[in-house]
Amino acid sequence: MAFFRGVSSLSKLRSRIVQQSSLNGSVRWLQMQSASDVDLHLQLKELIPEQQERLKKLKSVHGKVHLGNITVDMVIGGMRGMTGLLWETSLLDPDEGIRFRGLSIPECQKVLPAATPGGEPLPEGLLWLLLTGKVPSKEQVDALSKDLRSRAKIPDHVYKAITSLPETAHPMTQFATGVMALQVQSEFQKAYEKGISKSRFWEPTYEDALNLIAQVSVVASFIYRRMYKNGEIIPADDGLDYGANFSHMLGFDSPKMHELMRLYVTIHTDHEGGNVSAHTAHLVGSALSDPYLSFAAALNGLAGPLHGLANQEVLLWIKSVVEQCGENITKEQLKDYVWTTLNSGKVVPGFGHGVLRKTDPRYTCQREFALKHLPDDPLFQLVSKLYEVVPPILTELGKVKNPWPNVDAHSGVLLNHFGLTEARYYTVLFGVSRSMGICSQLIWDRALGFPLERPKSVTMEWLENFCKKAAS
Ligand code: NMX
Ligand code: MLT
Repeated sequence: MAFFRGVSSLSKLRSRIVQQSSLNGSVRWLQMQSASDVDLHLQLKELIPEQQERLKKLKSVHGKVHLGNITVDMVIGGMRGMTGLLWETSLLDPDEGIRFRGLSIPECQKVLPAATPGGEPLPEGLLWLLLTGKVPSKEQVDALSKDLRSRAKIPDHVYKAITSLPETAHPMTQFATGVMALQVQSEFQKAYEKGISKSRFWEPTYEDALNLIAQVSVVASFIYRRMYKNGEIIPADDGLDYGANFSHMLGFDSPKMHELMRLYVTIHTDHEGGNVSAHTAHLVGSALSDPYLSFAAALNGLAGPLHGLANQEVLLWIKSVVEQCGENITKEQLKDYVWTTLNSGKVVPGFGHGVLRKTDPRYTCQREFALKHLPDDPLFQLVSKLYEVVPPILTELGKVKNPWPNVDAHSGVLLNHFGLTEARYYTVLFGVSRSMGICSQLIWDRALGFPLERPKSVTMEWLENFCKKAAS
């Protein structure tokens, strides 16, 4: 199985291959790591040469194989359906949804270590999986949690850069500013200035990546407390894992909110490479811009309403429904509200997708969380009604390729239930999580020596002439 192909012989010796029954009854083979291999850096050092060989072979043996035809529609239509990127950490199937290194979300929930038995996966476990392709042990996850905590110190100038902005500045603007301010400590930039060899690029990238992942949750919490809690900052709790600590620093300490944050951070990490934030980081990183520069660029893409900002838009839209029609809105009233939104030239936020063609499994697992922990929440019930009302209307429009809900249709009502009610802040949470996917791939980008990304562009005149010639 591709999931554990290419693992070094040393790692093989230390790992266990276990038989795991998957949800659909078939059998999967998972590589579980032995408890002793807690050094993530060392694991990567062992994995990288084999993956470099694998890529070299792919290029020399299959380099000229065609992957499909590019049509004029694709060039005009945002490159939809065009395969053009290599992205190792996850793969998106239009019907099935995301797989992180081969594992679906329900599978991750089953096999990744949790804080409590049967609880939600620890995001550090997913980070380990994204980086190595292997399911970590609890000991490895604990070691990674500890490593991240030791990297989470924020220089004062970062807070100064953020507070130089008005408190009313959008939280995503403050977040991107904070990440740019963190950049001054980039290990990659320092190493590059000293003339590090290309074969070692991945090492300072690894340091930057882990530092950045550790630091973004602290910076994000600072922004939240600054904007909504009179600047009363809550220090990190060194006894907590990444998700729980993030929730704690934001000011939410109920065990259920800790679980929600673990789930939230886990499922938003990665969504293959073509989405706006991941692709942006990959593109910027291809110029050998360090992970801070690349990730800040990604955040600016995530801040757009068709991408990550949709989670803000969904809760604001749901609240506007309640404001206008009350919590006990009927399906008929809801239909009218959806049509009013569409007729005023707006999109229904939280529905549709550039690749997915079925309900997003990230929506489904959040729905399951709600059914377990907040079945009677009125906004959750409204979200459930929307699931029935919106898809037939979008289908009726005739042009929407996917009428089903995406990840953003659900996250807001869960956060809102546990007291995190400030919708404008929601995209920052998405950004904290996305740092894990983006940074994992950036390490592999440098390890595999990916070149500068530079696709060819053409003009309308060029396309017209090309098509005329093709027709004659
Ligand atoms: N409401 C109204 N119209 C829609 C919707 C929607 N939810 N989804 C697609 N359409 C329209 C779209 O605007 C386009 O119209 P036109 O031809 O007039 O420009 C038409 O349907 C065809 O679009 P698609 O090919 O189905 O979708 P595309 O791949 O272009 O865009 C999204 C994908 C996600 C941008 C789009 O579905 C959308 O705007 N959804 C609402 C915003 C949203 O939830 N974004 C979050 C996505 C997930 N994330 O976190 O990034
Ligand atoms: C994402 O998580 O990045 C979104 O679902 C958008 C996408 O995949 O295009």
